[in-house]
Amino acid sequence: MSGFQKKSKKPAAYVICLFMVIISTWGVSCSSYSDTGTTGTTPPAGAAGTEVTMQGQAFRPATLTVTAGTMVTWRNNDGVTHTVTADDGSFDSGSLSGGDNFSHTFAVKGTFTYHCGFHPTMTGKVIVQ
Ligand SMILES: [Cu+2]
Repeated sequence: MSGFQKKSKKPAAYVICLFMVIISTWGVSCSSYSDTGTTGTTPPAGAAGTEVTMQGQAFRPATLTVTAGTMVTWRNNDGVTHTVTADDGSFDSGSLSGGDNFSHTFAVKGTFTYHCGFHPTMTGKVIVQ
């Protein structure tokens, strides 16, 4: 008889324990949900694009600072052919005649130096923050 009573008490204690575990798990999952909500990889609305011109056999501006995710457009305003070639080979426009343009999106932070394949004195740098 008394064995029956002991057995019936055990499941009740388990239910209470389980209920507390569920509540505490809910609390954890709720806080982790709000954490993931704030971390996003979407670029800010202001980072629409930035332009570098090639004029007088020089990149203007020679050093450009942008935020990660920004698309940079190079425009050849010279009468001669230029290229936009990354020193590390991560991007290359190929030949750009006067009036042509080339775009590259910088997704990763870092400093990216580049040059013109035809004019070694033409060098530029994009700093991605
Ligand atoms: Cu050039």
